[in-house]
Amino acid sequence: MKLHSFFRSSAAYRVRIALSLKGLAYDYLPVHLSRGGGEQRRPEFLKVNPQALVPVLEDGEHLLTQSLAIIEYLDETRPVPPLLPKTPPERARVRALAQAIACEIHPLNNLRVLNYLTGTAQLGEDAKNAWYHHWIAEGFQALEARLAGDRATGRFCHGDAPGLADCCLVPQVANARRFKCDLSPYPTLVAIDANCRALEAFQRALPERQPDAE
Ligand SMILES: N[C@@H](CCC(=O)N[C@@H](CS)C(=O)NCC(=O)O)C(=O)O
Repeated sequence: MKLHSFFRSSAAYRVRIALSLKGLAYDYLPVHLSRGGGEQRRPEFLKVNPQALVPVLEDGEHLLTQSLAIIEYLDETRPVPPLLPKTPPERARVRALAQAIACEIHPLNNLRVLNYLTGTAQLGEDAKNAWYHHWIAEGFQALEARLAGDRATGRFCHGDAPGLADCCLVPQVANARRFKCDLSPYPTLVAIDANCRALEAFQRALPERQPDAE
């Protein structure tokens, strides 16, 4: 397999964690998201993904985009260890947690959105950071409430084995730390993140451990 990735991309980080949890080897193909206007916008990459986004996973003849779809594909084709629980209600719970991050928080704080704010919309750095903090706070408050009061939550987002929701949580928490968000109102998220990062599988996927890390 080949993974088109950028060390700091949280969506690519999700897939790196999933690959690592499953012990799958892959070639790392770096795509620098800001150098020279962003390598993701070059014609050769647009042939790989017309959306100009990482991650992209190549598995033989299959070209896969969208981190959640990629992780579910990996889970279906290499089911051990599973990243989704067995029963439909549990699977729906884990997917909802993952999507609360990947579909609600992350798209608002993605690089191209932040660049639009400081470029076209002509906002300053302070306004951009306020935007970032606002959407993290709104999203994390809801996640904290959902996870803290639920018996299905364990050492990880769902029970005591890491899964799809944890693949999304850890990169989003890392991003929030990079933007200096106050995480003290979210003790459950912080504890799950720490439990994940204690595992070697999560450590192998860390941004600073990638070949393109700066
Ligand atoms: N929904 C997509 C999001 C992918 C995405 O937003 N990737 C970011 C990096 S985290 C990217 O490539 N950004 C390029 C840009 O903003 O120009 C997924 O889950 O794969």
